[in-house]
Amino acid sequence: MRIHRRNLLICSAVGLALLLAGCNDGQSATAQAPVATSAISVQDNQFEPEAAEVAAGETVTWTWEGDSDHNVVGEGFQSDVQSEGSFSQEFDRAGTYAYRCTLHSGMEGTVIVTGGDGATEEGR
Ligand SMILES: [Cu+2]
Repeated sequence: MRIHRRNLLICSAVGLALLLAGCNDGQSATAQAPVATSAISVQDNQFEPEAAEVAAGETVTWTWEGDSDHNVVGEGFQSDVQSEGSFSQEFDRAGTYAYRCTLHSGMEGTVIVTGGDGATEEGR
């Protein structure tokens, strides 16, 4: 009897969790959806959009629009510390590239490169 009752409790808990997860799913979809653009604005202490999506082979350009010094540092690419001007980086391979400004903690962004033609590197 005790076991039976415990199982019932677990089933209720799982059902509740699924219900909550389902609700969260619908709301978080709009929060940080990637924007299809190769132009990223470097503002004072944030990148806009925070997540940019481009096709493989495209060049992403960051343009400094704030007043403070910032940089763009990712794996395999790095800009100077600058307060104006721009920085460009070509992304040939599909993948998700996280980058950040090393001067300001929490100033982070992501470039999502989707597989276009020639995105696979099998032939090399
Ligand atoms: Cu910064």
